[in-house]
Amino acid sequence: MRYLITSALPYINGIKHLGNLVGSMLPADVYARFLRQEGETVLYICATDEHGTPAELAAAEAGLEVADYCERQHKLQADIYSRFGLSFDHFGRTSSKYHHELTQHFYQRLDENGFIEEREISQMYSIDEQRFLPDRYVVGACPKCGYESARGDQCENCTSVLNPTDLLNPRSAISGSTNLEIRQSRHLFLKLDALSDQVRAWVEQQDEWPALTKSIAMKWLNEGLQSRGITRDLIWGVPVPRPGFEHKVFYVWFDAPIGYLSATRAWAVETAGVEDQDWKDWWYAPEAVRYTQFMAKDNLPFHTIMWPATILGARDPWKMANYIKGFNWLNYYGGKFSTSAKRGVFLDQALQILPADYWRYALMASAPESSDSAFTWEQFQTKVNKELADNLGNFVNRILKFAASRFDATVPPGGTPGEAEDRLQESCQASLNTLHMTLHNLEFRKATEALCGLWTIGNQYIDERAPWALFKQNREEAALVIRTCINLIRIYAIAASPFIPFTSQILFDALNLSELERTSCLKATVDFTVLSSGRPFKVPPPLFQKLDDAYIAELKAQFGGGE
Ligand code: B3M
Ligand code: ZN
Repeated sequence: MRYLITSALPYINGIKHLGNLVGSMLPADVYARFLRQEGETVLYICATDEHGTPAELAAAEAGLEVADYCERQHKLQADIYSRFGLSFDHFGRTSSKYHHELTQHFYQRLDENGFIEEREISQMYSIDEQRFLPDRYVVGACPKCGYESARGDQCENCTSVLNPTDLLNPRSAISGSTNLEIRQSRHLFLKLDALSDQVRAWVEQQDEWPALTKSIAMKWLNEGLQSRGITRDLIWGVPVPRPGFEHKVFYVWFDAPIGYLSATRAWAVETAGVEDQDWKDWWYAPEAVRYTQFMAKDNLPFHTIMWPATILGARDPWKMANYIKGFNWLNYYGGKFSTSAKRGVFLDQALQILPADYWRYALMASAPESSDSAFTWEQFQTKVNKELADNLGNFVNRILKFAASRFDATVPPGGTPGEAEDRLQESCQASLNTLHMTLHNLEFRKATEALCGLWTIGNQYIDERAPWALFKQNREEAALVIRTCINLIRIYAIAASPFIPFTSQILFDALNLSELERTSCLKATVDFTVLSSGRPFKVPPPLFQKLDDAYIAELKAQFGGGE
């Protein structure tokens, strides 16, 4: 089995916030790192989603040509993700030539198979701006929940998918003008109704899917699928290869999921120099590949209904997802993260405050899996101080410092393991098994708890064995405890590396581990003899700094928390 992993493609329109990270890319990365460490073959693909009104609107605001804006923002996002340790095998772009080709290919296949129709439809037209206003170019009140700033494509409050003409009190997102009228325009529609039975049959087969994913898919199917427009009156995007459609492009949600494939193709060309074979190995090999998608819940309808319908209608054997992990919202205190209100923490700001591992750990510990959850500075402080700094950081620091001064910075020999070591071994094994199982099942909160539990076990062991006191009475016994703890640090570094890879790297280097000693299946028996007597090590600087109350208060003031 090989593992294909994708996380929802972040829109190009600006730096994402912590909520975006925890709802797609970060858990996908933890999973990819876990599987690689288990020795599995993994391909983790992501890309910037560069089309549609979000791109055009943001470029206009920045005063740039859309292409230039996208180029810049892609680099910016790629840089931030690499600083967060996101280990994409490729981070592509939906503006690539492969992407244009594949999108047109999908359209052509759907057309050949009779799933495309032309329709004359009513579109919002701005008289002042002399242009059509598709999707997000219109804002207004949501007809379903009343939310005041719903966008023309979707209400971010209740996740309803909308048409611009559904909005109450519509206004232009560019100028705020309410001088709008409805005009006719010809567009292409994907006949979702004709594909509904096939999509339903596919969804119904998915016994493993999490409840959130399945319930959103079933809700859509039960409400009945209708044809959906897949073209727009825009300039930026994938051109529509059809007479009469020269001034239109494909709708961003039609082309975006194709980005998973086109970015894989770009990966194959750029890394392997192979045009077709390598990437189709992943997408044309249904049985040998297990494909897992990660996304926030507002993306679920597109990935459980629209994108599968596109694939099924194309009648090419493209790989469909085996598992779709959807996330609820991570809120900022009681409310939403908001780009426009500058509320919450954006990824560039986060990295200015603290290194990536602090965020990675704290976010995974409060991943919004079973319900919405909230980021608060207070909770962040607790996670950092109690779990990272005390539980892990102090343990490592105390053990290695002591070992360096008393045993000459090499692993000491020591006596034969006894009853306490046997118990330690057993409880470590149990924690590692839980960690392994929960990561396999993509239960990230539980996995983070198991990891932290593993750190607690080591602290209990040294509380019991008190090597510093023991050293004065029984040097050999103290040496055994220290040797056991140094081996435990190796296990910590391996177990933690999907979550806090930078810290694990520091530990791997401090312990001078070989490549082989760095990777190990979590289920492999806990072995306290891998690092045997005489092995040299270094004492790394303290792994984590604690966050004091004054600093937390400052951050709260700066980021507008808790009002
Ligand atoms: N860009 C929406 C989002 O970032 C969209 C996802 C596309 S996945 C193919 O939430
Ligand atoms: Zn709504």
